Amino acid sequence: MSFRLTDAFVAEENARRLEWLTQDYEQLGSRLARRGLDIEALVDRATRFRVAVPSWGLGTGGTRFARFPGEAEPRNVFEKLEDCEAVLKLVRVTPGISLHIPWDRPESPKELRSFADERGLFFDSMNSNTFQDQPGQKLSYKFGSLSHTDAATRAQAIEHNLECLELGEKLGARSHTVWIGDGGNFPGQVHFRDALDRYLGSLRKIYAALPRGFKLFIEHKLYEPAFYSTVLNDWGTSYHCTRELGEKAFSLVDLGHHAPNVNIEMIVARLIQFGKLAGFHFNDSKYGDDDLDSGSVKPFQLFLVFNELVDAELSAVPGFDPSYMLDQSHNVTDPIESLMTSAVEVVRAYVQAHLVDRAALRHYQETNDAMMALQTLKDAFTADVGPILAMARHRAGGAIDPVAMFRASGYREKKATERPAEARRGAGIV
Ligand code: LRH
Ligand code: MN
Repeated sequence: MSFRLTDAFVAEENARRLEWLTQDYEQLGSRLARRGLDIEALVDRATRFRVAVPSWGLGTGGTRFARFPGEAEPRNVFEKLEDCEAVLKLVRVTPGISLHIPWDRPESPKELRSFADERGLFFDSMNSNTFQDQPGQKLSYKFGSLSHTDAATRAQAIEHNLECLELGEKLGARSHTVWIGDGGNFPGQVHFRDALDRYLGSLRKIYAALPRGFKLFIEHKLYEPAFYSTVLNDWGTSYHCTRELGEKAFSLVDLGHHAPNVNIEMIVARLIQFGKLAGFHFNDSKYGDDDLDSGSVKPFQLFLVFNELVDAELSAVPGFDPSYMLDQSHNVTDPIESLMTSAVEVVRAYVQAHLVDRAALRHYQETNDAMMALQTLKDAFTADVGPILAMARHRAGGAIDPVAMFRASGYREKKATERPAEARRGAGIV
């Protein structure tokens, strides 16, 4: 029998914290009421929030220098789903799982779908992979995939994406995410205009094969693995491509895929205004695509991104329906703890953004009162909404304190007895 967290254990652990949570919750409720805010409505928003977990985030990540495997790592997609169930059990907002193919290719999609279903999980956006060569693969992606100069290599990459679409449909997914590493390391290596034409030509074939009800997400990235030019390098190029493809194509924003200090919240506002925001790969970074835990380095930026999203949500922007996913690499923490705390930080930014006095903000914007406009945002960002988040988790059957409860459960130790360590050293994110 594989170990699973139980409702009884969660209730027992919560019982020891409920009294202080209730006190903090009531105090916060009266403070917010003074600002005309209903704390129960905010708990409701926190409870209905959803952010998907990346299957590749359940194992210990690494860099090109090294990977230091953690204890009881999941060895296959089923064990990844076991760990996703533990995350969901404690934070309650992560039923969606984003798979990566071929890393998570199941022998039986039916078996995998029912395994997930039994654990309250479903499959969110599928991710194709033409940034690595697979054993036995005929043509290499060393010099690109969907934008490769060789038509046969492009066809091979397109074929892989069509296979992912078919699998995604069987698993009940509703979108397909394409990120490619295509680009060059030297000036002159890649013809910028031709490469983009080839990429768009390949995407058209993938777009044409989208199953009913599917959306296509394309993910731009400034650099890495190419270090001079990247074919889909920024949001403008992505927007152009999604416009060219059609109404089912959208631009996905990975927070780590921009140059340092880029105003990402403004890019988000643009894509919302243009009706082309797919959603997000949430993470954080200090320098490059560091894939650090969401809200761990620049929590104010995460808040400002959600300020744009909540402004759009409240002004009912037509077609506004972003997908939220985490995309992180957990090199030095327990992946389950990082995924739980990151999901909590994303919900925190969302709830804080709902504290913004939008009428006042509009007034200060219209009257060019820059100081009060900033203060209006800061009042929301500096509010401690912790009791709202904990109460929402508690009422949904989750943990008042997820990390403390996870550690008290001995989940990792128990999994270590079920998952004998495999000497899987090496480098890279998986
Ligand atoms: C590329 C990326 C992409 C995934 C990969 C795991 O940097 O963000 O979203 O396919 O990480
Ligand atoms: Mn990503």
